[in-house]
Amino acid sequence: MKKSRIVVLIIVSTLVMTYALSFANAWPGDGDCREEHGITPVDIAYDRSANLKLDGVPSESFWEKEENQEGKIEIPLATEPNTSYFYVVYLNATFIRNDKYMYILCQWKDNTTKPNIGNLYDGLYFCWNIDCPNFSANFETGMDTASMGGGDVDNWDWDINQATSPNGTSMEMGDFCFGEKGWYSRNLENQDVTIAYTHKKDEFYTVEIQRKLMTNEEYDVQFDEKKEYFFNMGVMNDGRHADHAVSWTYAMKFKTPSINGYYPDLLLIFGLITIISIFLFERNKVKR
Ligand SMILES: [Ca+2]
Ligand SMILES: [Ca+2]
Ligand SMILES: [Ca+2]
Repeated sequence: MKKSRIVVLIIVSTLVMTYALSFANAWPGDGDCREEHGITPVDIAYDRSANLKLDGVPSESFWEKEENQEGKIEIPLATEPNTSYFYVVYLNATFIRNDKYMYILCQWKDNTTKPNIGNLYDGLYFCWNIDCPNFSANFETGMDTASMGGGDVDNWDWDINQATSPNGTSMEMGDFCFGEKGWYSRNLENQDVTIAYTHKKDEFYTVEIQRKLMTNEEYDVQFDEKKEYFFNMGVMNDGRHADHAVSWTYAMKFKTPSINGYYPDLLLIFGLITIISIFLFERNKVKR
């Protein structure tokens, strides 16, 4: 083999191994994965005309609109390394909002969709930071925030076992919350998250999720500010405990909505510049 080819082979192998190892470190037990991966920024597209038909079928044109693709991301998730059930799954997510709702489209591969053996099942969850100082995907002591400096986390959780409706019909996605000491009672909050799913047998799942931007409940994250919202998520495959794949942490950026393609901040700046220009022009005219 030529020397140059050997060099290329070594470089490619090193890159592949580094990539694989970075997933292996994604699981709690290896320390806080924020140190390993950092926090990945993700945009949410604003489309005031987006109107979801919540049926698990992404046939709405807004999902594919070119200007909404900024809200599209591939999220890698991995289970605990060195286990018999180790696997990595890539979930394609698209985040879009209008003035009232956040919509999320998720698609991921699963070659054992909706198994009906025993209590095995598939599903997914989101964890949204409400007010943890050190929000992380590393749950050292279980589902509580003791290792994150306290604070609360809004949890949206759904599995096929809860799917009492047939494919293509919307249903509740569990709307929960946990804090420093663990889970709060679900009865304390309204159920504000809805979901619908479809699947192609033993190939993949597609889900559409809808939640109001603001619920005005202390057990929910409120999307009412221009800031970054931290979240991480998980995918369950044929079970629910350690054998689910987790993501690292993402920072969703909520920007000022654009008006007809222009941002209000920019409009304000242009408006001010125009007014000042006219004022100066008129003043110079008077002086002459
Ligand atoms: Ca739909
Ligand atoms: Ca499965
Ligand atoms: Ca909640």
